[in-house]
Amino acid sequence: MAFTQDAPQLAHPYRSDRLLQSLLDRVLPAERRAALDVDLDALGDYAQVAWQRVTSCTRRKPLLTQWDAWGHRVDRMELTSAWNEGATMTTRHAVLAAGHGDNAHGRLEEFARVYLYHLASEFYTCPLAMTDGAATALKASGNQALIGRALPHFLSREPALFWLSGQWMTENTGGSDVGGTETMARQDAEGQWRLYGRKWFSSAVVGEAALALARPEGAGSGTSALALFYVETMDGAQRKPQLIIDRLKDKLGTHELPTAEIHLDGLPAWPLGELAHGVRQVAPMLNVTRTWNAICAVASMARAVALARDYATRRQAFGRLLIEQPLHAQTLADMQAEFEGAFALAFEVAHLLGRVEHGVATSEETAALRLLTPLAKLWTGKLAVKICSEALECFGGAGYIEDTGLPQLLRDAQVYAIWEGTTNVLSLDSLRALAGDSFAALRSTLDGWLGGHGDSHPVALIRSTLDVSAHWLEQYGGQRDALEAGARGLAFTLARCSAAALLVRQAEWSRRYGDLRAAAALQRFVSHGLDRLLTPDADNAALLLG
Ligand code: MFK
Repeated sequence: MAFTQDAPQLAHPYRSDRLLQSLLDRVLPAERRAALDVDLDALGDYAQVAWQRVTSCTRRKPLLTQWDAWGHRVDRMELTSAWNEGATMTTRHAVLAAGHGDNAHGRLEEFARVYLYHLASEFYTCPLAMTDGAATALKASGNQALIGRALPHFLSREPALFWLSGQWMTENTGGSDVGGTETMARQDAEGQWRLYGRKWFSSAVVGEAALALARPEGAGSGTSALALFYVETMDGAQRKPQLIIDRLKDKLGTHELPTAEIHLDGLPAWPLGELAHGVRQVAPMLNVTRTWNAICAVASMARAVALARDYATRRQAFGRLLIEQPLHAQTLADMQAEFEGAFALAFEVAHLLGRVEHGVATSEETAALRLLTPLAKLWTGKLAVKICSEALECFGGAGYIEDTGLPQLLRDAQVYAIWEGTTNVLSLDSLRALAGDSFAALRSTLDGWLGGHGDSHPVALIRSTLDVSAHWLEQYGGQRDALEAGARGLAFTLARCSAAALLVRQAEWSRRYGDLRAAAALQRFVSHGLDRLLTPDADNAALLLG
């Protein structure tokens, strides 16, 4: 009988996840912790079923049928099974509702659900993130009429009442520089605002609502003249005729997610607040969706590492299991350590978000969150690609074969670095945060995490790297071009310092229960170094000539 290789098996994503279990054990009061098990167990079950689906069915893409047989414009969308199950899964397990309750732990409990649901949902989490962001931005606007109208749907626990919201910002003029937005808002004779223009990436076109940036007629140019509007897309079961789907995008990954080009031809709209400063008004949404991005990037890493580790216990080469091969074991351990750092940072941001929203965070934690959000997003986005790529390599040629379900992990991971602001845009956003008092706040927040564990090598390295970063900022803070050129290096350094400090805290907690694995992750993480600072090169021009 010819040899056949065992496929990797996916252990239960909740019950087998040491990091998630110990985070929740450490942070949550006992009754809340126990109450969470039912939903997390069910989402873990769903994830296992979904993995079976990935490896045993032909993958499907959404299908847009624009015209019926008789020439009527229908714009009918057929979605994958996971997408058709999305509203039921979301509402049954309170994925969004959990984050908007009356407890400061709610965001952590929400993001634990997101982490488990994300890959199984086939990126239905993308419009969920935007719906969560829209709920947050609406609350921040204080617009009671819109809050009363939309939030009961966005946060509903009934599938039939549930609405998805989009975030319509990107236009042909740009996804990063939204100041060039061309969509126009005009009032009709009855005083109703209506939107006219084209949105170039709409990931929730199947949703019932959206927040959209538009320029009120007669307003000036640039970002500050943009206004933020709430729109609804449906008239009963029919899509409103003023919302036209031009086509679906053909993308590198996230194939199950129907990303559309649309145009708006007088779609009724309601301003959230003043008819200007729309980007400032949408910022609460951006910070929430960036948190989703970080948690989902970590979820992809968790899957990649789990499958690669399992496979190493099933695959023999050169007379030994892969896991017994020193170099392979080293590679897996390196992936695990980086993943543990990313996990710690993403979930700390999620937890801090809840603490800040419920007014129980210190002012320093609040300022630190403003900086940690872009840091977590940009660092986990890049790391997900690296770890998924490494994981595919752990399978050799099999990692390159579609029906193993593995290549999709890498294709999909590439989106985390692009969505919700590229690595460079987020690095510049971290400079925006640092222009306030975020650096001092970060230092003191990290001191809090380090607690009394002051004399180990990792702690000394974190402190000395923060000193070097402060010096770098002093040196280049007054030279805008140099500061921007080095922003990515600074952001990666601060992200790694923050993750290392969180690993110190986790290692100390786990040690009390006799578990030394978090301490091992910390040692390996800091052995990769924390400092990613660069000396900005004033003479880039020579290299750009090719
Ligand atoms: C499964 C995971 C799911 C994840 C979600 C998936 C959804 C994917 C769909 C998308 O990707 S939608 C596209 C997302 N697009 C972006 O994220 C835009 C990227 N560009 C930026 O982030 C730019 O930095 C930005 C457009 C926000 C600002 O550029 P500008 O034109 O230079 O604006 P400016 O003047 O610096 O900022 C305007 C105001 O917003 C300022 O406040 P003031 O009016 O009070 O001065 C800024 O301080 C404020 N602001 C900007 N970013 C902020 C912020 N405030 C708080 N937090 C922030 N992050």
